[in-house]
Amino acid sequence: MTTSPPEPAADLRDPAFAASLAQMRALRDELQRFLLEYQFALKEVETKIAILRDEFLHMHDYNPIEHVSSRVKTADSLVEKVARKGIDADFPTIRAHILDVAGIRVTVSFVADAYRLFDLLTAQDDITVRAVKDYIAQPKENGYKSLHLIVDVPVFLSTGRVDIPVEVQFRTIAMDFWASLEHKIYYKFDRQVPGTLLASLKDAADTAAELDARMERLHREVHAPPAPARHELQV
Ligand code: 0O2
Repeated sequence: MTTSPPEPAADLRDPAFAASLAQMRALRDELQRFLLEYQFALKEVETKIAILRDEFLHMHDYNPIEHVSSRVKTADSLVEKVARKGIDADFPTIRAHILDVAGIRVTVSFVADAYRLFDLLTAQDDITVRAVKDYIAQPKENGYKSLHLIVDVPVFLSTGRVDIPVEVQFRTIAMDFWASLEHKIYYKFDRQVPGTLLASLKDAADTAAELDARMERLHREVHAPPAPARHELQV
């Protein structure tokens, strides 16, 4: 029996091979730099959210934020989205068309907190609002709720200023609970979720919304200024 000879190892002295290797390294460095800029923009937004949280605690003895998570898309997920959108795979096109390369999710206690934080963040004069999708006021057909916002954030590099888009999502704990389960189901069924399950999910979204409304009412009752005592009432 004859075995085929092993593939010859690449000749590092071959100028054509060395050139293609250098090209690959340059591309890798460019991608790393591109993603790093989103990492910096995320830090800026995270700091803004943390300042708002700390100030709220200081001024009102109340923290509206339950938790914050953030991520920069992985190279794999970015490539998948470029393919899905059918856009050119160059960095300027990706920056112009894929606006959630950097994403931050702010989970809040109550719906009113989502809007209050939204107002405070968007009022800051170094933030430029690009787009708003209010899925709380107008939930998606499947029941998904969240307040989405794309902002441009300035990042100051050694080479100058760049404005980087960041997606910010505000949602309550109940909305977050629902969305994370729905996300898992969606991928488990490879995006083809059976109709009965879709109906149950929509029902669960309505229940989550009711819970949000009840909890917020309770919170207001507990924190409402006490009614004046009988002897304090003016006649
Ligand atoms: P990941 O992994 O969270 O990043 P786009 O595709 O972003 O150009 P689109 O889809 O109109 O435009 O954006 P939209 O509606 O603002 O949604 C963006 C993100 O919101 C999604 O990001 C999800 O995080 C979340 N989202 C939107 N719709 C749903 C939904 O029905 N269910 C759940 N669970 N999450 C949703 P990615 O990129 O899909 O995923």
